[in-house]
Amino acid sequence: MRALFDLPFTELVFRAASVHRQHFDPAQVQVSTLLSVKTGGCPEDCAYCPQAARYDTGVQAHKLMDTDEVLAKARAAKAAGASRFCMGAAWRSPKDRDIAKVADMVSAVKSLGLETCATLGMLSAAQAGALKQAGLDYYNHNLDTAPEFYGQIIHTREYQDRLDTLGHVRDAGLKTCCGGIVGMGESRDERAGLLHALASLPAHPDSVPINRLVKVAGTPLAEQAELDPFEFVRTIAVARILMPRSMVRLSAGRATMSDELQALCFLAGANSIFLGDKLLTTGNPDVAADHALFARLGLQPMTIGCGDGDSPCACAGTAHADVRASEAAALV
Ligand code: SAM
Ligand code: DTB
Ligand code: SF4
Repeated sequence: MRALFDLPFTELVFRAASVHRQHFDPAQVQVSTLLSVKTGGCPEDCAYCPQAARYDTGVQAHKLMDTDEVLAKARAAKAAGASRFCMGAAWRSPKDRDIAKVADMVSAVKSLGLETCATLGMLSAAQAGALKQAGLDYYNHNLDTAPEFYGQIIHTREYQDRLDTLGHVRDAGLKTCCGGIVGMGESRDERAGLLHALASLPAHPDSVPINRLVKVAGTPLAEQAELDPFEFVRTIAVARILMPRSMVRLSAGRATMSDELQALCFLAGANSIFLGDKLLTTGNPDVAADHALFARLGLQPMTIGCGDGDSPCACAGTAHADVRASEAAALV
């Protein structure tokens, strides 16, 4: 694992690009949009997070949104080209009455023909089951960093708590979205440790978000030194090689990346992004800029499913050619 990270950069990217092509059409990128349905006021102490109540970050707390408001945002996301809508809440863990409300949102968003994802903190087995019943497709719950670095970032939740929630999510039949953040001051060994932990889960996550730390004033990591961009690309490449069939998401941090750096990430095997001017509380590239980037790079948004139960479509260009072409046309 560490040996992969240590390869000459071009050799590592070449290997990752080769693995990518064995399992996916490299011109296809899955597109999701995020919405913070409950913002701020979180009791946890995650050192990177603008939504932790204990840090003065200027994030305005907002109670759980109404389903109608969420639906309007989901419609707009679909019109902009997203195939999945991810609802995030700044909770340590939701209460059962919260789950009932989120279940209502999930069903409504699903009825628009979008895939659904939620990230709500720790879940019990029963809560995961209720979300599955409501039509939830994916649950995002990150390991965030290597077990050996975790104690420097979060003190209010154990690594094992995260593994337990991921177990409940898998057992409920939900697809898992699980990744982490790089650029928090961890070493290369610790970046390798995060990827090793992800690839050692009982099943590889269906989706692996690789976030580059968004430095937010007021958080303990506000002044963190910038990670070498090539090191970020290496992380994407090693993730692609270790989890060849997973969707690797170029997640937070794109707002401060050049188009060239993002292109390198796609070359290294990233095949999904968040589209929309905002992530949860921080900025993301303008939708128009992302449409232009897709057009310049000849990338196409991935469609939902290919009829064989595989979702998102991993048919490597053998199905939906017409749909993809028309969607690509709509993007430019
Ligand atoms: N509160 C829930 C939880 O933590 O499980 C769900 C929402 S939380 C904001 C989702 C993920 O966003 C975190 O696990 C973290 O990986 C990512 N995240 C939060 N703040 C970030 C930042 N400043 N930079 C990069 N990623 C961040
Ligand atoms: C993930 O791994 N990254 C997304 C999503 N899962 C929920 C969130 C990024 C949040 C960045 C900070 C913010 O906008 O608040
Ligand atoms: Fe709360 Fe999630 Fe932010 Fe941690 S990452 S402080 S749990 S909202």
